[in-house]
Amino acid sequence: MERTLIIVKPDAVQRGLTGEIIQRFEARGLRIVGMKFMQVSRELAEKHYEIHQGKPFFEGLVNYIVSSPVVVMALEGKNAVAAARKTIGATRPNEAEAGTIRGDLALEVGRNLVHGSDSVENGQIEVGNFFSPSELIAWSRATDPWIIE
Ligand code: DAT
Ligand code: MG
Repeated sequence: MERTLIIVKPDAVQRGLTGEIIQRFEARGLRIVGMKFMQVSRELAEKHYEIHQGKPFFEGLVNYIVSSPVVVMALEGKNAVAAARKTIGATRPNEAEAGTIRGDLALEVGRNLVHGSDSVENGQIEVGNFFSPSELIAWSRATDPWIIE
């Protein structure tokens, strides 16, 4: 089953939006298979944002993600990666559609509240970077047949 890594970023936690953001993914039907409150280390942040190394915003991006605690979630579901990205909205909140997390709750790219993996492959890799196997729980919900045909 497809998995995606969601990070409720420091601004979202500080603003008290953690519950609202989790709620949107839960309501979408994605199944939580891992979740924790944590402080991201600089080492993990640099690994997570490796692809952006060398870009002008890289240092600011790393400083932002390590600036305060985050909530990380591993979500599972059919097309989980694409579904979560749609729920999150465009990278720049001023371009994000109303109804998305960023479109409803954010204004700036450097304070865009939430991360979601951008491909199926990266979903697997990022979940592995943030969670040990024992922190991921395979389970089924009583509501699964009402969400997944
Ligand atoms: P996304 O988070 O939508 O996957 P991304 O992977 O392209 O976006 O970039 C990662 C983060 O880096 C993004 O959430 C915010 C920041 N970022 C991206 N492009 C930026 C830019 N041009 N200026 C400042 N920050 C930027
Ligand atoms: Mg990305």
